[in-house]
Amino acid sequence: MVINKMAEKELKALIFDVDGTIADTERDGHRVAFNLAFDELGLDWSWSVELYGKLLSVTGGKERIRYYLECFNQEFKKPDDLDGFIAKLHQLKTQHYTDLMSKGDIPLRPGVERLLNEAREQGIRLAIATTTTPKNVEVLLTQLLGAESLTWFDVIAAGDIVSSKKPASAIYDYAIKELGLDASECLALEDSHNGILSSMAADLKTIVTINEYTKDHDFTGASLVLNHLGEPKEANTVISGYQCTSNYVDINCCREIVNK
Ligand code: XBP
Ligand code: MG
Repeated sequence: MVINKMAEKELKALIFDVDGTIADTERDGHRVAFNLAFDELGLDWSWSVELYGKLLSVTGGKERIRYYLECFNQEFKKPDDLDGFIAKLHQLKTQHYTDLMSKGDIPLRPGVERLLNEAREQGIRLAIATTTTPKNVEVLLTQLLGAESLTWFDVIAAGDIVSSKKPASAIYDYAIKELGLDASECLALEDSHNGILSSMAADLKTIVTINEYTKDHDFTGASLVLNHLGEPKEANTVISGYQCTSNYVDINCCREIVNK
């Protein structure tokens, strides 16, 4: 008798989003940095917590500023060199953001450090696929996990390294290609609708950990949606999707998801 057993897929890499997934950086990090940059250039713009939630529908800081001008501040008299103006504003914002992050006031989300360590112990490779500026990732990882943590990631795919930001698949496609793996051997960790559109378009199974800004997003197609990754002593809450054996996300859970 021939037993037709499906071949096990081997989990070889975890690909992490950064903003909202590794740390809750949007409201008290990026938003505040944008406002400081506006002040510095003498602009009377102010992005409230609520408005910023709407602006988050567009990923990328420069793209977000442009979206704000198009949809929320049409009265603003645009300079002739709008691209240059936005680039300068965004450079200032990045400086403020990295200064803020250097203070270390925004912590890692539950379970992130543990899962990174477990992956490294078990020979699972690590990568990052994010829309944010590379310098922001460098400062965040250095501040929260130590400078050495930058070497834990075989690929840090960030910002303008690809021409189309999330929800396009480009940043995940790039990370997978640089890892030299097949999408079926990788698992993505995300926090937002645009994030899963991007990861799923790259054929990645995806775990979502929601946050205040993303809790009402549409996560159709995600393998698992949770409040956070959880810890052995801080169980997570499953919102939808696959129920792992453990009540926190560990490497076994990641393996189960890649194989389901
Ligand atoms: C993150 C972003 C980024 C940050 C700002 O999205 O959209 O634009 O908000 O970073 P994701 P920059 O988590 O889906 O990658 O200002 O450096 O672009
Ligand atoms: Mg995100």
